[in-house]
Amino acid sequence: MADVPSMRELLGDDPPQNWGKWGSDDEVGALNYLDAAQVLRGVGSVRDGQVFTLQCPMGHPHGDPVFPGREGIKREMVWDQELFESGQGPSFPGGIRATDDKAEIFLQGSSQYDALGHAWYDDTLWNGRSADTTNGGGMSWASILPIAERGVAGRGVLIDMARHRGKDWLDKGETFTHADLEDAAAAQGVTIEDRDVICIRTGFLKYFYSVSHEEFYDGFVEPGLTYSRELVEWFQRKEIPNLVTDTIANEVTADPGSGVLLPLHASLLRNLGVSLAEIIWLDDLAEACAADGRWDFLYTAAPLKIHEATGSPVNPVVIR
Ligand code: UVW
Repeated sequence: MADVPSMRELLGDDPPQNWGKWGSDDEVGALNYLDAAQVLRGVGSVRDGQVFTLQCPMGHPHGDPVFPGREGIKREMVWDQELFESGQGPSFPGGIRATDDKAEIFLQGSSQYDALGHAWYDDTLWNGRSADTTNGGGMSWASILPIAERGVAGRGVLIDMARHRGKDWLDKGETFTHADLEDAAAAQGVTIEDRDVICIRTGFLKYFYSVSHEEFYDGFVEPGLTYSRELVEWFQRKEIPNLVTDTIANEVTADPGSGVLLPLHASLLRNLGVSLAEIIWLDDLAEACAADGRWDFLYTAAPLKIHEATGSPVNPVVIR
């Protein structure tokens, strides 16, 4: 730890930043790029009417992929037939019966969107607001609610890094850059256009469901994009609204050069306002794209409207 620089030391005193670009009260950041023209551009990439839902199931028998320290959903039945048979269930006029259940969940313990205020450094969140806004039992600034109210719709493009590298899944800690994304896109025959929702498949969720938890979490380090100033400038220049991946944290867990944890959360989410969608199941979509060689589609997503929450489960829908 002693040798690891601070986030400010890694990113510099003058990092690429979009604060103020959409006004000082803005809480949805780069999603502002997804105006009506972008939605229609996404609609324009629909050809066959195929629909894909991208959420990983919550409460999967194998367990749920979560960042260390979090837990998957804990769900329990409140009403079931046994309860009614025992006479302890509610009695409704006419005798109708129903199931009911409740759950304890980490809102970031499954396929999810991060609120823009979810991660920060130097005591300051997206758009320059104080990290004190996270105190008092909820996020009074840049919670998931404004993103949920807005929704996400635009042209999505899938970059299959695992397929590009000839692997079922990338290795632990394996990295790639924006230049690698462009190379993979060229090999797939697609262009990453300005304002695209970038979806990246690493195969790492498939790896999660294929091996034991001991193996998956041993020396936990996910594969993913690595921080560089050039990469952040590329996201800013291309006006990328949303990064979507099949990993738990959307970037290589620790920056290989410095050891700093999650510097893209700092530079993309906090500084540029790029929305992050994590733990997103891209394998079925990738199969369909590989089968007919079309890697773009209409991407849509709506996190849940949870007041003052740091993130929300989501089931993105893709139409191609
Ligand atoms: C952390 O907050 C550690 O990760 P994520 O953004 O993946 O939820």
